Amino acid sequence: MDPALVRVSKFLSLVLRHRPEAAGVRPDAEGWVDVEALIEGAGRKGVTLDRALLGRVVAENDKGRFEWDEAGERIRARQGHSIQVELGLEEVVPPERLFHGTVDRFLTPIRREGLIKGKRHHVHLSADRETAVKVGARRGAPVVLIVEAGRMHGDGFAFFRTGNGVWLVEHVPPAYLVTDPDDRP
Ligand code: HQG
Repeated sequence: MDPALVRVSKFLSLVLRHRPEAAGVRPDAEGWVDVEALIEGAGRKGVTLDRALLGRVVAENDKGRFEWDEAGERIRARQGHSIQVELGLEEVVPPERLFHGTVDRFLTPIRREGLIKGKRHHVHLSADRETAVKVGARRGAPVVLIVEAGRMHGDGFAFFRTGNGVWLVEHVPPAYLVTDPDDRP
């Protein structure tokens, strides 16, 4: 992606997920922000945005992080919020296995307490191993954990999937995690 678009994408992640005040806006209960208010508020903070630029960021973002509402008047982040939002996601039946990418230094606490959501609203999982490798690699040599999602679902855990294919769950207790030395990429 064009470096100018990456900059805007980072700013949008900050505003739409974590600190709306950085653009002087207030997301509604579902995380939507009015586009005109965003453009105006960002401008007041010295960040120049327009609809065309926002359109490109939404369309070209490498992970489909953002979305428009149906009328094209509001924008929101699809997941990853630390501010309180209700994304209105529907519960879905997960595949037998999902993947989580992390790094060695987190394995001891993860084995003890499972995968925890930290500041985010959910633990993030992927349907494919390659994505988990990339997610883990943000922090160092990636380690991929297999989550026995089918078994969790059978035991009553709720799974959600965002519009761009990220799997979300509240917590993964250690009993559902499989670490296999062969899983290291
Ligand atoms: C680890 C990015 C210690 C967990 C990515 C991870 C993804 C524990 C870190 C999305 C733990 C949290 C999410 C425990 C989990 N003890 N560490 N019990 N349980 N952890 O960034 O999954 O660019 O909040 O393994 O690409 O890394 O934001 O979650 O290493 O899709 O769109 O604690 O964020 O997407 O880190 O990444 P994060 P994540 P965006």
